[in-house]
Amino acid sequence: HDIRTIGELFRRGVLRAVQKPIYPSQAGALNKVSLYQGDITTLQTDAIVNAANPSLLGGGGVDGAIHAAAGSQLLAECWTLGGCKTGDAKITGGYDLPAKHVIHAVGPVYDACNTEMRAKQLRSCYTTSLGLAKENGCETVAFPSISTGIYGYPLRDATHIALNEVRQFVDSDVEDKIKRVVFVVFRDVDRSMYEELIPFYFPPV
Ligand code: AR6
Repeated sequence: HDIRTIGELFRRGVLRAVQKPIYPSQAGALNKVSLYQGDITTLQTDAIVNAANPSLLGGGGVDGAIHAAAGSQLLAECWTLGGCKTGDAKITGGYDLPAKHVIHAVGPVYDACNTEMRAKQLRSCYTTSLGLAKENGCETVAFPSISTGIYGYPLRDATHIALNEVRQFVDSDVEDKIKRVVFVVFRDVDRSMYEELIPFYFPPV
């Protein structure tokens, strides 16, 4: 296994090298987010978030990669969950993954006629996932860019939503239960978009 622990990545100079952290945010409460380009299944966080579908029984994209890396026990646990509504999320073990838990969030399939509803559902994926992480004692959580692959959500809008929801959650987390949120980007276009927008939500001081 090619495992990346957050601590190790930081010791090495803040998530650098091949899979480098692109944006270490500097200040205070805002020193809680990182941008990481690479495969989310290699991260040893307390939880990684999956961009799942309502069946929770696997699929393509990051969902396929997570199930492939976690092994068949993950699918077996997912069968017991009875699916999941769009905008909601459910938590499982991580099995063969280096991460302890997988939070399966179901993003909306983009629909230009219902942008308000789709945005609400995407916001809910982030807040519900962070709530589940907190309830389950997960201090470090890694998110893929939910809905922006197969589900077709416009990348810029989805990135604003992801950053805004995480910023609000971190601000409201007065007990400081969530120590780090890692935004995991896969493609260069996603990386560029996060690099462009992160400073608006997590300004370096
Ligand atoms: N690590 C991190 N990010 C990844 C990885 C990976 N290993 N693989 C892909 N991505 P998508 P969606 C990025 O399509 O749009 C599945 O079939 C990818 O580049 O995985 O929410 C599910 O079962 C993109 O930026 O998820 C659903 O049916 C992001 O992950 C449907 O796809 C999300 O792309 C969900 O579609």
